[in-house]
Amino acid sequence: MRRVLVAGNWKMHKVPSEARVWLAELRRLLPPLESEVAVLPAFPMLPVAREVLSGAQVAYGAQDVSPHREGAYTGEVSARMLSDLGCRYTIVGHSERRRYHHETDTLVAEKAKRLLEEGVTPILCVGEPLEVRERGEAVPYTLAQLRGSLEGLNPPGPEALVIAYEPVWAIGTGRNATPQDAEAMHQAIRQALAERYGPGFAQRVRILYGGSVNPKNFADLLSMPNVDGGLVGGASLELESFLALLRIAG
Ligand code: G2H
Repeated sequence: MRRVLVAGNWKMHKVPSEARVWLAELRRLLPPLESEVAVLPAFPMLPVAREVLSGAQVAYGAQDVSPHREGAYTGEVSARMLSDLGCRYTIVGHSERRRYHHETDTLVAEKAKRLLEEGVTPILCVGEPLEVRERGEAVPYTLAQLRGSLEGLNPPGPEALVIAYEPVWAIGTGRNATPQDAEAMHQAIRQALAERYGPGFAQRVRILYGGSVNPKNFADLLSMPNVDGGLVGGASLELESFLALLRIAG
């Protein structure tokens, strides 16, 4: 009942001319899929994505958004701009933004609100650092982050929100959570969503796993009942490995 989503987070990789070739190839080689595919490049690639992916079964979106609607905010990109460019999804609260740009749960919630106002689905990231996991506090830490990042957020329906669990120690390190670790956290997240939005809503929200997802570990992760897809960094940059992930998702 939850459609698998495979979303490629390109982070600060590729340039628009490379993206144009890459996306055209993706479009050409895309197998028939029941799963949903999304590509999340940096802002300057979004007009290219709109052009190249027009009419294709590939969604696209951004990696961040301003918490402000409009105004004198030099360097910011608004949710309305993203919506106008045809973005279906946008990441908020990625651990790299929380860490390098000191983003708080409150700020993440504001960003997610702006996206919902414009009909763009937030992919809201949560996850614990290594020392927290080693202290045995991964679940309470991640749920506190989730609750804080959902403060005041009222999605119109379960399709309007995606959660990504990304344990910080598994990001770009080649070290991924075991499928059982991921499943335990995804279950806890779904339970917290049920308490916040009701069980019917929680059952239909997609919870992605992110952190060194690759073609070798993806099938096992996806076999877990509460893992509804992947937010993929490194393995989404090469067409071959991204297509391998899509074939695994089916
Ligand atoms: C986690 C993930 C994508 P990677 O940040 O969001 O990146 O797959 O490279 O660990």
